[in-house]
Amino acid sequence: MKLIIQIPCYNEEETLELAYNDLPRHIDGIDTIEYLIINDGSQDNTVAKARELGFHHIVSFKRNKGLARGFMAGLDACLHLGADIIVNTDADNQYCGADIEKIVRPILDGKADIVIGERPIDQTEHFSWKKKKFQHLGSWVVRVASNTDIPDAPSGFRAYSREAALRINVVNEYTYTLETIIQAGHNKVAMTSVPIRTNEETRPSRLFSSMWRYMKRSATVITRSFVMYQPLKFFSTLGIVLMLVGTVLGVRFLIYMGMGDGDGHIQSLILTAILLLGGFQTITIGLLGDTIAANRKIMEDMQYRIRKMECAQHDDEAQ
Ligand SMILES: Nc1nc2c(ncn2[C@@H]2O[C@H](COP(=O)(O)OP(=O)(O)O)[C@@H](O)[C@H]2O)c(=O)[nH]1
Ligand SMILES: [Mg+2]
Repeated sequence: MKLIIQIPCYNEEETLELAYNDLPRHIDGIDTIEYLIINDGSQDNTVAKARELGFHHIVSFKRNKGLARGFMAGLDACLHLGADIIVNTDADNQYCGADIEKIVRPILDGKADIVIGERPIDQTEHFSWKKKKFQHLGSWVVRVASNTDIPDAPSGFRAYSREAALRINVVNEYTYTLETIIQAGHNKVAMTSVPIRTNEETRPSRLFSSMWRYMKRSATVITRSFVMYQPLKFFSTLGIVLMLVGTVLGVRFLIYMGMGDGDGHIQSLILTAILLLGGFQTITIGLLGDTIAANRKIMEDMQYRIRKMECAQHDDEAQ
């Protein structure tokens, strides 16, 4: 059983050592633990620092591509390196390394394919009141959109089984955390959550620089992921609401017309027509989206099989 711990890094030479020293060297049930960083075009000495510390693998981008792409490149590398379990943690030592054992345990026990570490958000002193509330609100929206019960959706402290990693897809360029949960919920992946501890803050968050920006980006990611996986549900709900309002207005107009007062209500007749047509078109978009989503499923299945074949090839070469 091989575990690879991956750490996305963007200019992390100062805190990487702390994070590295906190990582577990041995976990019961795991034969080999290797460490990997994804250097996302850092301008400082992150790579030299990682080499000096003894990281086994370094995935490097020449320029900054953002956390979501970095995360995916890391997963891909870990799969090719033969990882059975992949853990993601942060370079700023936010998460308690000793708790990696806790998040890999449900995978080792065959109980889950994705395990998400739940941070003690309300007890975290360096989180502002607003940040705490937004993290809870974001998690709630993700729970509804993914139909899961994950309490801490933006947490970056996670473990993936090989099977789950082979199936993951991230389309947005901002963060992988929310999209992967919506996708896993939709694909009925066995996903669970365990409480974990966090460490003292070493530097301010870079991903949460402004509340407004964070909200806007997260809302876009959640809506986009939801529409991508549930287009029919999304558009037909919207379309039916429009058509219902249109029908009510239409019936109201007919009643007035029956009473001989139709002329005075031409505006509501126009609105009825717009709402009925708009609603019908929205439902049609949902049907189209549903066809595309069905295609996507087939493509995802093909991607899964290709990734699996590639990994098998790497395993053969390694032997
Ligand atoms: N690949 C990549 N990683 C990043 C980028 N920005 C931040 N990270 C990494 O993402 C992790 C979390 O970042 P951090 O600023 O601590 O955000 P927090 O999760 O809100 O505390 C750290 O390991 C960072 O090095 C980026 O642009 N690209
Ligand atoms: Mg952090």
